[in-house]
Amino acid sequence: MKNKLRIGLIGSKFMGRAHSNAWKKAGLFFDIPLQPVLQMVCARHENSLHEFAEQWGWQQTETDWKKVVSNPLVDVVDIALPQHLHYEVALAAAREGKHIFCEKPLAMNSRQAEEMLRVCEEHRVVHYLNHNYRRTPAISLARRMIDEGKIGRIFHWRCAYQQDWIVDPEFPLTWQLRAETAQAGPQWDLNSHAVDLAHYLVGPIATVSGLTAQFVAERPLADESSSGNLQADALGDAKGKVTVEDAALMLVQFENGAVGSFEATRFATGRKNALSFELYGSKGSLKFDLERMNELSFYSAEDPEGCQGFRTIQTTEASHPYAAHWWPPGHIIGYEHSFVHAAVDFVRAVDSGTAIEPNFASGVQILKVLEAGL
Ligand code: SOE
Repeated sequence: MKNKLRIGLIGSKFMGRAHSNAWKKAGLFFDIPLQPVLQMVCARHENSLHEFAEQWGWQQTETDWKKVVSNPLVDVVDIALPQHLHYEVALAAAREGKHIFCEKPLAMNSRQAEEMLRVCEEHRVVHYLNHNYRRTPAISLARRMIDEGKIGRIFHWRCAYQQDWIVDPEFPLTWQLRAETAQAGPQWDLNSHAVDLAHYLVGPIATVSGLTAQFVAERPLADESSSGNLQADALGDAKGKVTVEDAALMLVQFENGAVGSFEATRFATGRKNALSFELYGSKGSLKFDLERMNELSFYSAEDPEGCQGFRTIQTTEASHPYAAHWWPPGHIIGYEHSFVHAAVDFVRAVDSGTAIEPNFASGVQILKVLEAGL
């Protein structure tokens, strides 16, 4: 029998579901040293919380997050909340000696993030920041190919994260559109992922310039109790001010001399969850598009003349990162699998007492870039 790792999940919306699924699947598909147990889930609304707990198999429910972080039955606090709540919960969890699995973006600002990091280090807990896309087989493979020297010196990074869920001006003023709960718009929500990938694949960013735009200034007030999965109802006819940007673009210079661009928006009509990047180096180039997430495009300048060109690698072979644990070669995987991979790597880090990346130190660096951009 494996030792248990008892999870206390705080949050039961979109990310609460993605994390619940990850904890359930991790030990079924991967041989991990500890067995995650869905010990306790916490959310504000009691009725929907009970339904959620029953559906996903959480053993206990709690409406007060403080009782989760202080509970001796909990080993890991999983923070699946909007970013304005991360700071207080993470500090309390670390002080109770709990390991932390935290949704992105890490915090409202880098000052909060630095303190979260300091307290986690002081209490020697494992801290993980869930930029899940790193753990898709294709992006992990991209990193492996860069490490193997297949791309050479990187000159260019070009990244766009495009969605369209708030194009309708009648979409209500949810927490993601208010500075007091979100801090910023796509700069925090989407460019946080993009900067994490740039740090992972290219390296640290040295200088930043940015441009933002707002397209809709007022929206109907939102009924937050029903919101989840990026859908929400309006409360009535009353409107409130949108206090975050709607589009955020950046030009950056990396410490290694490469240059890059970022484009993040939730106003790209027709683009649902399109995260794409291109990376150009002295020996080769890579292209990725989340809407075709099992594929990685690779151009090698070392291929024989006459048959050079971008090739599409379907990252579903046993030799590709994470892939052997799922299905036979060629059988594709999806969005939720990246969360399972994060849970697996997190469990291993807790068991071995080693750090996992990205972590709160990565979060500090990401937030500094995002702040500079704004
Ligand atoms: C909304 O824009 C969102 O849910 C992000 O918050 C997630 O991090 C991203 O993975 C999908 O889109």
